[in-house]
Amino acid sequence: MRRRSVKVLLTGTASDSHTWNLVYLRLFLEEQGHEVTGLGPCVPDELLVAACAEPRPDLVVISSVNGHGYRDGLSAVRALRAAGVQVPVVVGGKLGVAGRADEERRNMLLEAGCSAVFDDGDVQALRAFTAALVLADPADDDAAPMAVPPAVPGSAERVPVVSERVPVVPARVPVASGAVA
Ligand code: B12
Repeated sequence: MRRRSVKVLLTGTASDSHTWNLVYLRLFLEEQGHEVTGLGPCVPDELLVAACAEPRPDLVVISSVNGHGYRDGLSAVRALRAAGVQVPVVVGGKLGVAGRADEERRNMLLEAGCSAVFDDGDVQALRAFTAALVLADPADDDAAPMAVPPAVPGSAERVPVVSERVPVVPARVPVASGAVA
């Protein structure tokens, strides 16, 4: 049977004490019908990894706004992938202190196994990402074949880079019309 929602594990980063970003994202995702488990702010990598054990989430959303997001996000994604967590992981928010997207650091996140990197203000891209995960549910017999493999460290094929407010295709989802491949 087709899944209608995504089980999202929502977390702040290890150094980030901001909370309203997390409140906002929870409401935003729940409004779309997704099931959100929130770990709160200042989450160490070990806690995040432990929280990905059963019940396994469908998606990990990492939010950071304190300016250390690239560094903390990289550490978190590396820890998750090193622990064998295979589910899509996205990072977003005010990731650096230098304004919008830092391509080099964004690419480091993607190389580390991050499925997508979102800028401050990219919540609609996150909406598209989670919606595509629902469409790609492998439990759904009618689901279209997967066009993009899961993002894993060192993988030659990577999920498309999310850029300026553009809807994206997450890992393991069919390329839908209008999506950026
Ligand atoms: C309130 C606030 C605080 C409060 C937080 C209270 C709380 N309970 O959260 C206090 C006073 C504690 C605080 C502390 C600090 N703060 Co402060 N804070 C703010 C402030 C004014 C508002 C943040 C807020 O609540 N916004 C409302 C929420 C709903 O929106 P948001 O956080 O912007 O999140 C949105 C987007 O970023 C995006 N988003 C976020 N995560 C994700 C994830 C994904 C996947 C996606 C798609 C989108 C996304 O979606 C959200 C909704 O649009 C901002 C400035 C500002 N105007 O934004 C600074 C700001 C975030 N703080 C900042 C800083 C530097 C700090 C401190 C480091 C200051 C210090 N030296 O101590 C500390 C943090 C310490 C730490 N360990 O983290 C900087 C961050 C710099 C940067 N990133 O470039 C900011 C931007 C101020 C500034 N202009 O310099 N802060």
